[in-house]
This record gives sequence, structure tokens and C-alpha cells, in this order.
Amino acid sequence: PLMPLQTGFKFESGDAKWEFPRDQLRLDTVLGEGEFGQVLKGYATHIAGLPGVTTVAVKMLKKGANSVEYMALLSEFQLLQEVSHPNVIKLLGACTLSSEAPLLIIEYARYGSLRSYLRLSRKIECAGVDFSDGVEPVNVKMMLTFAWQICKGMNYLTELKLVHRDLAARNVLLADGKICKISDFGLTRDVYEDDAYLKRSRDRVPVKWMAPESLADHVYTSKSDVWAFGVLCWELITLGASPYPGIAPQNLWSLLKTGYRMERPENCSEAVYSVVRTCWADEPNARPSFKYLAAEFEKLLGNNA
Ligand code: ACK
Repeated sequence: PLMPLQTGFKFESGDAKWEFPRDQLRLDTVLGEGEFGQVLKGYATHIAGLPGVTTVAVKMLKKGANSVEYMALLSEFQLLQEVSHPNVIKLLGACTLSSEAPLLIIEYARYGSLRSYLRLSRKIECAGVDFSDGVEPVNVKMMLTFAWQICKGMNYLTELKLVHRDLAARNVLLADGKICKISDFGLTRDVYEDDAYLKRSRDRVPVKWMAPESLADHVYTSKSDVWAFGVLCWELITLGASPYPGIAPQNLWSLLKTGYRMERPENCSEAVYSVVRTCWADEPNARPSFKYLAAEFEKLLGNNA
């Protein structure tokens, strides 16, 4: 192991305006768990100018995390301080001053990840059970709305020159009012129990969301985020299916280089599929911008009204 936690690195004093008293935060159940970190549901009293008690998500390291993981949490904390957009997850506060492990307090998304919502909505459609908790089948209009919201959030991050590197349905959260919130961005991230990541030495890579230039040369830009957005659209259309079914991750790059792309799902219109396909142009500069994509989805929504 590298340097132990608690030594070497510190959350800076400039972060003081985010500091939240630990005794005003009550932790509840685990929402998600990774190798190094976990996300818990919590209740914060008088946080971020909000009156009363607010349900929050609390991100923290697990025991045994090392300095690399500590730095990853710190970098996420710093990035989150810079962003403010309705379609990007918000930081509410942090507990960094106590001797205990640092906690990031983040906006709670009541429907969890978009991927789990999509998969849950399938079951509801099949079983015809009640729409309790506001979970309802995802129709074309909702799908287009989700895609449009994600484009707006990603356009915002692009303008800040932030590259996500892991845009996928599992990393978009769905908040109250079915609002998509982009999350888990930054240089390093934990991987929350998902077999979408191919284990390569110590870091795991989401091969099936990666653009050819990222697979070949580790090049990540907003244009590789656009490629991943195309795969995310495919996840939306298939209600959370795993991309490139039956294809081994190690064969994907050469297959893409032959020009192979996922075909149009049966329930997808030609109009939507043609937009998705532009995201998968081999040449990064031939891919559209998130701004353009947002406008396209807005148009498609108008046609579906
Ligand atoms: O699909 P889920 O239930 O929603 O499983 C994942 C898990 O934690 C690992 O990321 C959930 N999660 C993460 N951040 C939040 C949040 N801010 N609000 C609600 N759930 C969250 C996510």
C-alpha cells in the first residue's frame, strides 16, 4: 500500500465555505459500494441554505483506502465546487475538518442511477404493477427528454473544459421530477460494482463506452465524451441493455475499425438513430458538439409532442 490515509494530504482551508458540522449530519443506509468508497443516504439539518432537514447522498472512502483514493475524493471535491448546472449533480457541503475520514455531501437523486431506473421501468411495464414511488414506464418522449437534459449538462461541462471520461447511464443520476444529473466526473473515480469495466492492471476501463482514439491512444476529449453519449443513447433506447452484446471487450477496437457499429434497435426511429450514429464517427472532429446535439433532441422532442 501507498501512504496511509490521514497523512500527507489535506483538504484546504479555502474549502471552509463548504464545511458542514458533522453533528448536523445523520447517516442512513448504503446506496452504493465500490472497492474504495461508498455512498450513503443521509439527512442534513440546515445545509446549503436549505431550511429543515434535507435528504442527501454522502460519499466517503472505506477503511483501507490509500492516498491515491484519498486524492481522487479530493479532486472530485474540488471539481464539484466549480460546477453549478441543473443537469449536473451538486455539492452541498463537506465534512473535512474532523479527525474522521472526509465526507462529501451531495444532492440526493431519489431514483438512483439512470441505468437502474431504466431497468426497473422495464419490470413495471411487464408486470403492470403500480407506479409507486413515481417509477413509470419510459416512453419515447421521456427518453428524448433524458437525452436532451444530458446534452445540456455535458455542454456545460464542455464549456468549462471538463472532460467526463466515463459518461454512461450508470453515471447519470435521476433526481426528483425525473431530472438527469451527470455525476462521477473527474480524473479518477471508484467503480461501483459494475462489470462494464475491464480490469487492466489497477485501473478499470469502460471499454464499450470508449471512442477508438481512447482505446488506442488513451486520448480523452469532449469528442470522446460525445462518442460515449451515443452509447448512452443506445442504453436509453434499449432500457438499460449492455452495449455490444456478445462481443468481447478485447475485440471491440478492431471491430470498430472495420466500421462496425451497433445497429438501430427495433423501437428506435430512423431520425433518432441517425443522430446517434453521428456520435460514432471514426474521426473525432466529425462528431457533433453537445450544443448541436441538445438542439437536435429539442427538435425531435417538438416532433414528438
Ligand atoms: O443505481 P443506484 O441505486 O444509484 O446505485 C448507484 C450507487 O449509489 C453507486 O453510485 C447510488 N448513488 C450515487 N450517488 C447518488 C446520489 N447522489 N443520490 C442517490 N443515489 C446515489 C447510485
